[in-house]
Amino acid sequence: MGRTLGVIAATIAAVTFLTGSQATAQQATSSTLTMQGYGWKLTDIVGVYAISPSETYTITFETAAMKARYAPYYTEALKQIRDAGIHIEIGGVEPVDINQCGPKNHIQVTERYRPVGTPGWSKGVPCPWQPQGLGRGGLVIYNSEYWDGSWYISKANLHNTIVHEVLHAMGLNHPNVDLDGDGTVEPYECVATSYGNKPIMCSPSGGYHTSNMGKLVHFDVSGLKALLANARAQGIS
Ligand SMILES: [Ca+2]
Ligand SMILES: [Zn+2]
Repeated sequence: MGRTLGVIAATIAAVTFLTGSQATAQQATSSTLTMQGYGWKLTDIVGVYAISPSETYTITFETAAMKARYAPYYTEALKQIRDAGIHIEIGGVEPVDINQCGPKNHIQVTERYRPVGTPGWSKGVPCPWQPQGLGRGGLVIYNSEYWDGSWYISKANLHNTIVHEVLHAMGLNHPNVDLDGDGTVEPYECVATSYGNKPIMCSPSGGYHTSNMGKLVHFDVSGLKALLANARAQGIS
């Protein structure tokens, strides 16, 4: 879930900590870089389209209670992310300022009531406009409504959403496309596997609804590999 990154970008771009420029990101974009493919899309719209093949990304939490709540949902996804070639680990507790990028390569997790104003929606964003589009972590704000009984969310959608937002912070965007050719990219309009499984990054929700809930679908893994490829294409090893 989560609002489109374009809207989030507009929100984030208003804060002063952003020193990277859109111009820089555009200059870095060349024919050697790929921003989207079959069932995946990168967050080039906010200037993040690569991820370090060597540095470690750390998921941190604003409180110990949040770590206890969310970390278990990452287990299977983290195995897949590591298998794709990205170094990522679960970290500890640290202060989170939702208007600032956190420490380098931290994906900071916190929780608010309706963080984008829309009932049921959560938010995940990379720290935007990075040199060479190289992700340096980001922010995840889960909607506290999932836990207080005010918003029903199925077990599968909850699990998938928790992982989906982290992948946003790593540089994956919604891969929705106008499959039916009606001129509008619609909610849930995403490619699917032969079993009908859409990317976990599909908006407003995707992923498996079986015991594989919370796992990336192969489309999402391809997106992560594209982030790595875009780093290497720019000489980042
Ligand atoms: Ca359509
Ligand atoms: Zn989303």
